[in-house]
Amino acid sequence: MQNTNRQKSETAFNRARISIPGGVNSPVRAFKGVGGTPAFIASGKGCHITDIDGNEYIDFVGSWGPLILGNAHPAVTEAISRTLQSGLSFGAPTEAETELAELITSLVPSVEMVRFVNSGTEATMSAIRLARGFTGRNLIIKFDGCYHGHADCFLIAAGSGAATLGVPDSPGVTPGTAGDTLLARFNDLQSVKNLFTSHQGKIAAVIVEPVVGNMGVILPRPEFLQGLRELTESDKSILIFDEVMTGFRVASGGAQELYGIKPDLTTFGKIIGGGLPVGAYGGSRKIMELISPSGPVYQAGTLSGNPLSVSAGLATLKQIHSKSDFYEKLEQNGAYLAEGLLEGCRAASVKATLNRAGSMMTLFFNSGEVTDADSARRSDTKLYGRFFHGMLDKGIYLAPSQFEASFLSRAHSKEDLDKVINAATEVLEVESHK
Ligand code: KE4
Repeated sequence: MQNTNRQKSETAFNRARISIPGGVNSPVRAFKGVGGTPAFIASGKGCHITDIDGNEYIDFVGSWGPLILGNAHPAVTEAISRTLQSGLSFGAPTEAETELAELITSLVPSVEMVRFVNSGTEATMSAIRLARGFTGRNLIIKFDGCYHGHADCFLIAAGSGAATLGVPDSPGVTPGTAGDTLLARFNDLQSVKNLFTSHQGKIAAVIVEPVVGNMGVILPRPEFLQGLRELTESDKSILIFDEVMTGFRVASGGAQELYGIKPDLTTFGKIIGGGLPVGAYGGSRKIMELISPSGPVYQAGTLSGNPLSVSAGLATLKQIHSKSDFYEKLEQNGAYLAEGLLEGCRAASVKATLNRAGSMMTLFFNSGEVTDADSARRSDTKLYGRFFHGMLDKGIYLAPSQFEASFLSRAHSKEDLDKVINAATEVLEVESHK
């Protein structure tokens, strides 16, 4: 099946670019990392999305992580519809927010209290403010290539769209702000030790994607996360796990469960909103009670904890926990897909490496291991672009950037994965004859 007619998307994109910068409301959607015109999506169901030209795709973006159940899962859409009957938003507390908070704190032991916001960016920027308020310190450490949303303090060697667009340090970030953000290398504990040595007692927090998703998927080396825990503990600095992507994705308790590390603060997003706008940050009662109105650290939001997002998040988490083998099945399918893709690369003598954590993965066209931003950047992004379009034409919608994760959902069947593996093998075969 060839999905090559995307005339209506072309027209829609030309129209959108008149009134929306770049024609999109988030940069990575513009296909700048792979070239060509983005497909404008009309609908989604299960593991499939359909564009406005009627082309159907097997979806591996899943709205960038929230759709771990697949598109428009009935448990989620029915929950939203029921909530809708009672109104949209009140700007007042509702019991469902407490229910979702209690569910999250029951699933993530390091989180005793949680505050809901409307995006991952709000969650991470609030966590940084809280860490600074709690420690009375200014400096933060982030890692080259990690992306924590678009707050000024993070747009220093950021990943995701910033890396894809090759503008990791954004105009508009003041030298004062940039000066309070120190940069280390992921998987390089010495680079972190050096910063703690030269800024002893001045670092408020280390923020890290415990499994990186925003340079493509990069796994922590053994002891790396434990090393961060020890360094922050000894300097009385706050360790923040940014689990906006990995939370409820790689395990029920997130990457911190997978790696057995207890951070001081955790940020969430994506899956806890089931596809609706959401974010959250949480941690020990001692730290979280500093947040207004119980404490002096201010943070607020008109639609924070809004009934629709909360109902979608509750339905999603409950659906996940209704199946005892939920993550095991994702792990099996993730491993099956990864092996099939690598086999296709081997058969076509295309050099590639695949990094995977459960149902989030990235196929890097790279002859070596990808363990940090520098090695990720050595990948063949042009080949990735050709691979992406070859797959798109065959009805497979991968992440439109080498520096992003692709996501499997519980809606992807073995048959769907076999289609993906066969398509990849064909596309790579063509590539091998170039
Ligand atoms: P949002 O503000 O986009 O909801 O979340 C920011 C964020 C924070 N932390 C992590 C680990 C994240 O992955 C993200 C956002 N992820 C990207 C995907 N790489 C969102 C896609 C986009 O920017 O359009």
